[in-house]
Amino acid sequence: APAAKPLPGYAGWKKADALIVHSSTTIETRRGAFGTSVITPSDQLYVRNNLPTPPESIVADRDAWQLQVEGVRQPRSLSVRELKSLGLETVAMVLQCSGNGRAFFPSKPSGTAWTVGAAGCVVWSGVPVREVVKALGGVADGGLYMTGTGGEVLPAGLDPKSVIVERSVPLSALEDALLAWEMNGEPIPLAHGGPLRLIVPGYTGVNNIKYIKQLAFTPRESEAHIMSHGYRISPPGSKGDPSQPSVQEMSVKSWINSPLPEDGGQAAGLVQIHGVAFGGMDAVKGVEVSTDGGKSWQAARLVGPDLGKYAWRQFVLQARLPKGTHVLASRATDARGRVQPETRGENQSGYNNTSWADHAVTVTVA
Ligand code: MSS
Repeated sequence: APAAKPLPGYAGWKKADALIVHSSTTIETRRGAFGTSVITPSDQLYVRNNLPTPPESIVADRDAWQLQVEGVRQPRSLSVRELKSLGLETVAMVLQCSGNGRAFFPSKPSGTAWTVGAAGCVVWSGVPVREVVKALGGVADGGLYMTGTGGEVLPAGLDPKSVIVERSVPLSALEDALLAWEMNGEPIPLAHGGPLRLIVPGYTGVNNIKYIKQLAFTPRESEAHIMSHGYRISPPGSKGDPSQPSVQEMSVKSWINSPLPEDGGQAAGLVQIHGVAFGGMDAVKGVEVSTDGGKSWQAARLVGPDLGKYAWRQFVLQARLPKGTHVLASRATDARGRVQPETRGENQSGYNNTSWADHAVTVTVA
């Protein structure tokens, strides 16, 4: 096997043996490392950066970080210190890269070959965006999108629009959105967007803008390339463009984290088949597990605390596996009765893979 890549400096505090380092800007959680404690520990959480990480100096004086708010009746700049005075809310949320599951597309789309580990369940604390908007007189007329801009210093000599991380979500996402300064009980690490991050619960990773420097209510979607052409669900063989759907709301998905083929030597007899399931915008209602590749299904049990509709649930099915090879699969249903599909939705860039068949695992029992 090729030597494991080292963790990049800004993520050097993470737990190397729980992670797969794809590159200095793409780090995945190992499937066997999710555990059964619901929350993904920060030192095992995946990282995806579209630009080089800003310097540590931006988290030296966190409360002094400034956010410009535009498209409200009284636009102005607010420090994190001031934001902390305006409100407080905590949400547990699945943070998942739009490309999670890309490795299962037979077409091998370009981009990081994530399997299941570009996701985690994270607790965020911050001020509700709606409280900030209220303090600034409300959304100005014509605001239809909430547009967040990342605070990276852009590489010189390039058109800023071609590289800036700036994403728009529909105004309706404002209701549950947070401007967060804390993650899993600590100030948000730089790797995850400290000192201040936009959290849009239920929306794919890219919409959760790190080191946010501007929040604007805009009549149109951002013209940044990452919004207009990147992260679009485009038909195989075509390029992304603004007419195609953007990756936004997540949908119902689950996968098994144990047993896994890499565990090796599963003994015949009783086994606790467990994994995680989430609904995206809605709670998970139930999960079924199959031990025969999807021919038959049994209801799994949801275990552990329910941290709300944006968090994932753990599920377990106790089964007796005889000697031989077994294809284990899980299939979740959300509160609105939508069932995780068997097949992926084909698209050029390998986004939004929720296929239960793709996420099945084959284990050999001795
Ligand atoms: N933000 C910023 N500012 N920058 C960048 O780069 N990225 C994205 C988000 N945000 C970015 C941002 C992505 S793309 C993702 S996933 C996320 O983030 C991740 O997170 P973490 O914390 O894990 O790293 Mo895909 O859809």
